[in-house]
Amino acid sequence: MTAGSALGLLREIEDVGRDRHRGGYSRHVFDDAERDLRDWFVERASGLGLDVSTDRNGNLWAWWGEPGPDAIVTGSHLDSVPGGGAHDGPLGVVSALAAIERLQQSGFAPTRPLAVVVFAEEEGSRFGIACLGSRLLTGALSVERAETLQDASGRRFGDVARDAGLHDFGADPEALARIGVFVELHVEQGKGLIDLDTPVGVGASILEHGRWRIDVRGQGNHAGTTALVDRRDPMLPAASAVLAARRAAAARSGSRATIGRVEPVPGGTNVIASRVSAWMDVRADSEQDTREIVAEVAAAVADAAAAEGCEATVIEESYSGEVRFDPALRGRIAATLGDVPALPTGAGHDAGVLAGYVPTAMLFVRNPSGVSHAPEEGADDAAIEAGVDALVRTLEELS
Ligand code: HGY
Ligand code: MN
Ligand code: MN
Repeated sequence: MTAGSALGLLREIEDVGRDRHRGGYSRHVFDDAERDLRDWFVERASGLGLDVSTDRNGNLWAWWGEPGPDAIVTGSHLDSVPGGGAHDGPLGVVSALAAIERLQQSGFAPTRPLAVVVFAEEEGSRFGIACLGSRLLTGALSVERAETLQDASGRRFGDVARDAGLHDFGADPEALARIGVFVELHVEQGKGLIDLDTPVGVGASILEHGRWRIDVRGQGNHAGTTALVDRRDPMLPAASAVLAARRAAAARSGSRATIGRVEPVPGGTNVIASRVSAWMDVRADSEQDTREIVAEVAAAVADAAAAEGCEATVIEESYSGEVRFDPALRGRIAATLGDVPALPTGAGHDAGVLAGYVPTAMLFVRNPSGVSHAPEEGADDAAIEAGVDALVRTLEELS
C-alpha cells in the first residue's frame, strides 16, 4: 500500500465517480465508477497481503488468514446515493484497510480469521432496495424478487448481475456462517457526536424504515390548450403525497417521511404528465407509527386522485424492522474505547441487516456538518484518525 492512512486512501479515490451535474459522487452498483472502486479495493487489499474474492452476490471479501469460521469481519460499502458525499460507506472501507495495516505493522497476530468486506448496492440507488448485497447473502431478499428489480433504464438486476459474472446470486449460508462478528465503522449521518463533542461513538439502534412507490395515472395533455376543468393531472395527487408525508410524520414524534424522488412521464414543461411516480421513505420508532404514516399518505393521495380523475396505487418496496445492536458486544466495545457514547440512528446499514443473524456492532465517526447523502457530508482528519484507532482497538479486543 502506498498510502498508510485512511485519509490517504480516501484521497486516492476522491476523483472516482464525481457527479458534475448533481455535485458530490454518484457511484452505483456495477457502473464504471463503482467498478473502478472495486478494482482499487482489490489492489489495495492485495497489497496488504489479503486474499480477495467476490462472493455470489457481488460482495467483496479480503481475508487475513484462512476464511472463517468465527471470523471478525469489518467493512462497509463503496456505492453512493445520487450526488452523495465522500464518506458514507468509503470511510468504513478505508478505515478497515488502515486498521489492518496498522495491526500488521505492530506485529499483531490474529487468533481468529479477519476479513474486510465491501457490500454491494448498500444504498439501493440503482435497483431500489437498500443493502441488496447483504440482504441477498443472508436470504432476507429472495432470488425471485431480486431477479426482477429494475434500474432507471429498465434493466433487470438478474441480467446486470449475470453480465457482471454473478450467475448464482442468492442466499449464501457458507459466507454467513464464516462471520463470527461484524463491526461496521461509518461516518455519523446526524449531529449526535457534534452535540456530545466527541469524535467516536458506538451504534445503539436503527429506526424502523421502509420505502414505498406511489404511482398516479392521469391523462397526458397540452399545457396551453387543456382547460383546468378538463385536466386529469397526476402531479396534483403526487404533490398531495409530499405534503401529507410531512404532515403525518410531524404528528408522530421521532418520525420522518421523505419524498426525494419524483418522476413525471413524459416530463415536459409544456406537457401535463400522463403518469407520475414518487418514492417515499418513512422511518419511525415503531411499526405502528410507520404504518400509520403510510396509510395517511395513501388516503391523501386517493382523495386527491379521485378529485382529479386519476388512479393511484401505493406499493411497499422494502421494509426493515427496528434494529437494536447486540448490547453485550456494544458494551464491550464502548468499554474498550473508554466508555464512548452509544447513539441511535435513523440511517440503515448492512450492519442492520446482519444484526438479525450474527452479533453486530457499529462505530460512528463525527461528521462536522451533520449533513449526509449530500456533498457537504464530512469528517475531519482528527476524527478519522480517532475512528481508525477505535477500530484497531476493537479488532484487537475481539481477536
Ligand atoms: O438510506 C439509508 O439509511 C442508508 O444511508 N443507506
Ligand atoms: Mn447512505
Ligand atoms: Mn452507508
